[in-house]
Amino acid sequence: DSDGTVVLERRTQKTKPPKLYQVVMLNDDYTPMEFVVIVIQEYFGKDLETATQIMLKIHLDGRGVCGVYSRDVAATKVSQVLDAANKAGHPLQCVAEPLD
Ligand code: TYC
Repeated sequence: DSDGTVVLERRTQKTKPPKLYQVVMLNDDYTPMEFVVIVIQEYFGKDLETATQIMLKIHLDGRGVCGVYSRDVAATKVSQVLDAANKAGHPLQCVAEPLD
């Protein structure tokens, strides 16, 4: 360095990119399809057609990815969905799952 001190080269990555989380919605027998479509539009920013496709995928496969986010944002989405479902009296469930 200009003052003669030694600056060591960093050979390892210090800051890791943030881990990403899928927000996965789960099927149930009681939540109305229309409610699920509205929730997906409202909290995951999807248009009507995309939200409908995701809802039908969940209905047929048992689960579906509504979006991929950082840990904090994913946790907020889960809370918002569960809160909306509880207030409407529906058993709709969703979870955040870490990606590798
Ligand atoms: N299976 C529900 C019904 O037949 C619809 C549904 C879809 C519920 C997706 C939850 O995440 C869900 N009314």
